[in-house]
Amino acid sequence: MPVAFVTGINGQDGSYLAELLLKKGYKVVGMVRRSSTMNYERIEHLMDQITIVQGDLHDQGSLLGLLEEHRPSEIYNLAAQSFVPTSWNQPALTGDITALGVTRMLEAIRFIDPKIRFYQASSSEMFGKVLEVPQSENTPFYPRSPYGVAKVYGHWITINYRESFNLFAASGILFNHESPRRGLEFVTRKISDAVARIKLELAKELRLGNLEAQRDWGFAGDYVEAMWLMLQQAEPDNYVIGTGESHSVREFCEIAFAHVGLDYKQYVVQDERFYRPAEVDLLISDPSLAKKKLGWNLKVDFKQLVTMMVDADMKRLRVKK
Ligand code: NAP
Ligand code: G4F
Repeated sequence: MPVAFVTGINGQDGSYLAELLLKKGYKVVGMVRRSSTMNYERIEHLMDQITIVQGDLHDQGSLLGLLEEHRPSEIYNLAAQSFVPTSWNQPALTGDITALGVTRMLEAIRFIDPKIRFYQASSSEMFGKVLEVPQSENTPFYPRSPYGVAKVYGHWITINYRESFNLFAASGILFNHESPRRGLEFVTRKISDAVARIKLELAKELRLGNLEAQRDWGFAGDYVEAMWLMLQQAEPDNYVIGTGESHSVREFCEIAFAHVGLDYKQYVVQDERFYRPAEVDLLISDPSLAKKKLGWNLKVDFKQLVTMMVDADMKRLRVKK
């Protein structure tokens, strides 16, 4: 039975990836950091099938010890401080986890077993103030937040260890991907949750920042398949994963509210507090390499994603109500 080691297993992507790896017959070892409360909501349904271990990307010793003990053949490094606004308030912490944490994991691989295949969760935030439209593996980076800067470091250290030490280290440059398991502070989930609250008369308005920002939004369940495919290739590489379509926050609101028979213009209030010191205005992917080399394809389109998220929040909040 192959062993896969997943950091950030209790995050959005970790939960979908764990489901996929279990279906494919892996033993899944998931790393979580120590917390005074359990934070396993997204993986509750998998707890009897996966092995949960404690470790932290801040702590080199914990990574060395866990790899020595569990001897994985594949590592998916999904853990990060992943919320962009927090990266301006906690820039050094973001760099320590999201950038240097990657080096710590690569060092652990180098010392314990250089044959381990490594996936790094890189991000379209690296393209930031985009220098080319659409963005591919060859588009230069121009990050616009401490988070984006940290992800550029993580991407390049992955390539550097591939070239310096011959590690099988792949970097997936994933565009925004969402789901009913998305954290509530990210804009898509903030919208789907608010739509359900307003419809169920639990809230009266939704306060948002920049409605004109455009993102290439896909479904997280589709994207974890691409992560796995990257580690099954003969050679490691970098791959852009996205839908090739871009939509504004405003469009997301329009579809989400309309799905429950409401007009977003009556409920959405623009609020300065949610604007960013530097914005990423437009992201749109060119995923042709992944389609050609990995044979990767989407199953869920934009409208299906929005309505899936609203339906899930309606269901959850109806029960709560
Ligand atoms: P997420 O839901 O925020 O999950 C992040 C995970 O990292 C959580 O499990 C978190 O644990 C863990 N973590 C944070 N700091 C840690 C530390 N010091 N040591 C160990 N674990 C730590 O993020 P996601 O949406 O699943 O994204 C997964 C990865 O893909 C992230 O690296 C993200 O930056 C990257 N990415 C995401 C997207 C996207 O659109 N979702 C796009 C491109 C790239 P706690 O629960 O304890 O906080
Ligand atoms: O949902 P967001 O917070 O996601 P963002 O900043 O694009 O980052 C996400 O995707 C990245 C991939 O490109 C990941 F690497 C990263 O980890 C994360 O998963 O914001 C999306 C857009 C922004 O332009 C923001 O200004 O929505 C705009 N927005 C408008 N009002 C808002 C709000 N964002 C948030 N979070 N909250 C608002 O009220």
